[in-house]
Amino acid sequence: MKASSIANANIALVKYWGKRNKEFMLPQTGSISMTTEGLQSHTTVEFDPKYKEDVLIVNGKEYKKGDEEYDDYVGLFLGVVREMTGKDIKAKIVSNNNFPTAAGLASSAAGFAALAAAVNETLSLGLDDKKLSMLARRGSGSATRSVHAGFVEWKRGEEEDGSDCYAEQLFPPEYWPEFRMVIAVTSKKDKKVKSRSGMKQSVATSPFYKSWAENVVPNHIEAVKKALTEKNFKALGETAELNALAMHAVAIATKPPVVYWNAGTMDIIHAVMDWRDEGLECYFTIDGGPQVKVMCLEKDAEEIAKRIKEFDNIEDVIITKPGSGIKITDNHLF
Ligand code: 2P0
Repeated sequence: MKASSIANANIALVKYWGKRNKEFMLPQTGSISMTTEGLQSHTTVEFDPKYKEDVLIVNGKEYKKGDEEYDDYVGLFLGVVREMTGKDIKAKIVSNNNFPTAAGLASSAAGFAALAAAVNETLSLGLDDKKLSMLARRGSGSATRSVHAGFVEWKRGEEEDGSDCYAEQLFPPEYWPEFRMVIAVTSKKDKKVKSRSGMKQSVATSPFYKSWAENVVPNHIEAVKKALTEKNFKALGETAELNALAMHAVAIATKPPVVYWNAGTMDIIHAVMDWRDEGLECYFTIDGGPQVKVMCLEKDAEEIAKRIKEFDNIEDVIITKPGSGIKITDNHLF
């Protein structure tokens, strides 16, 4: 039997950058994100003895054993599922994203949240959303957060087996429906350094890593939770912006350097600072790629989108808001 699911990408307000355990995908720090509306991954999965090998098709392209996308991501995830169920049945997975894959728009987050939900459904695993967030984590760390709608916290946990490392919703989308992120897509090309290898190198070599993980992130988690609780947009924007810059400072100081920004990224960073000085309330955040996400309120979103489009080096502008978590659908992709 096949099952299909839809999950949305999430954008971190407090970033995850580094693991303490690679096998269980346990992070060095907690993190907080907003699940987006409409940046979605639609995934269908079927386990059947008729498949002699796993089949993986993402956005129309097939990946097999020996390809990084299969070996380091989906293959490992299916290994976890097989260990859980004790069954070694091969699977076919087809997944489509409606936004640029592997360009810092959290495609692995949406993809693995959708895959975990579809696997849970088709194998009748009976996992609740907390357990599902733990299963999604084994595919990609940031997928932990995309299981839930709205504003979400991924708890670092302390246990070595990951049993206290999961995501939970802080606030549903309707708590702050005016919140917006205007995404400036400055390049649709795949990034040169995947987040997984970049963060691994940062943990090993960045001179700022320890102080970032131990001092910066815990403070930002508390500040962002407080700002969300008070719906204090200024405090939220300021903290999220500082948090993004701190993460990129850690990444840039890594050996070899992890520099995700391009000329378009820099243009928008400076523009947001200038617009703010003029009284237009907005803040930026940047993930593992060159895209800039401008946080603002609904009343300013169209104006900000219009201003971003006036720059060269901008390939697309997408406006998103707090969105839904995983959904099971009957719309199968094969
Ligand atoms: C985040 N990123 O919190 C941060 C900000 C990138 C920069 O989560 O190795 O693709 O699969 O756990 O989830 C990207 O990390 O890495 C990420 P893996 P993932 O959104």
